[in-house]
Amino acid sequence: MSATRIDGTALAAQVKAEAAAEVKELVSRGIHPCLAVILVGEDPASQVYVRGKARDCAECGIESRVIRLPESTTQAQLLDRIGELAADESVHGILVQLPLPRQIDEAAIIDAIPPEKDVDGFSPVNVGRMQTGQPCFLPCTPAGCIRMIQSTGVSIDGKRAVVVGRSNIVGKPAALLLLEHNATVTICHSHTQNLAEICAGADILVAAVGRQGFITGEMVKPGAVVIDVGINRGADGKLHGDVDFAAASEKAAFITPVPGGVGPMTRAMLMKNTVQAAARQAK
Ligand code: BQF
Repeated sequence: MSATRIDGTALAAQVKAEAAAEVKELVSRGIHPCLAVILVGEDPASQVYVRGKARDCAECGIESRVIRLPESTTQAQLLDRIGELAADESVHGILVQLPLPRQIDEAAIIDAIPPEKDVDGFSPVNVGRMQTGQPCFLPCTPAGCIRMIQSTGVSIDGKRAVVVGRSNIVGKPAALLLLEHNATVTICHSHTQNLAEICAGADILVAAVGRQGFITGEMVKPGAVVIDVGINRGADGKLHGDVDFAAASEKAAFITPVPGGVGPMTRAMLMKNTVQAAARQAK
């Protein structure tokens, strides 16, 4: 059996088209959605990600402002800059590209973004709201994962979902969203015993480990939906997921590729959050 590939690029185009239509409606009411992206330093991957986000904004009719700050920026300087954007009514979303240089405390920075402009959904208020099922900005990667699973037509309700990885940005919120959709959720991590066995029982397997090929074919249940969040630069210079795609494809019913899977969807969900931020602030 060979799994159906979930095309993240095509699905992202659909989501961005939805966002673009919503932007048009807002613009007709005199609201011009605007996302501010702060990039501190010159990390090559971060620069690529920020350029991609600005391109998505342009595609959706969202204004973007990229604020580039030097690697040597202090925490106080960054907090000042966030304060200005927080007070600027023409800016609806504020995103600080991670990771930040060593001298800056990420938690303190995320804390400084007003929850209503926190389109990454990382601030404590949004995390708390998500945890209790209240309206909030959903973190883009987990929200993208859910949308990709839904695109298969496979219902999440009542299924066994296994999330491998427990980061605050992906693993934990992905597990919470799956739970919200009535899955029975297991979170695995570096200390998990019998990891392969647990994964092999998953109807829905979300891999967010950060290690190329970590999920082997034997760890995939026949007929499973496999969502690969990993983005690893391989020895071949190319991007690879956490899943051994060829082997897993032999077992799964649906599987996301890397590249062209979760990554593009993550970016598309950011556009949705930005539109939502603009709409809410207009009220
Ligand atoms: C693709 C990210 C780790 C740390 C900070 C498309 C992206 C990636 C891959 C992308 C990511 C990862 C982003 C692909 C944004 C996802 O085709 O496979 C898009 O732009 N991402 C980020 O902003 O910060 C990160 C991963």
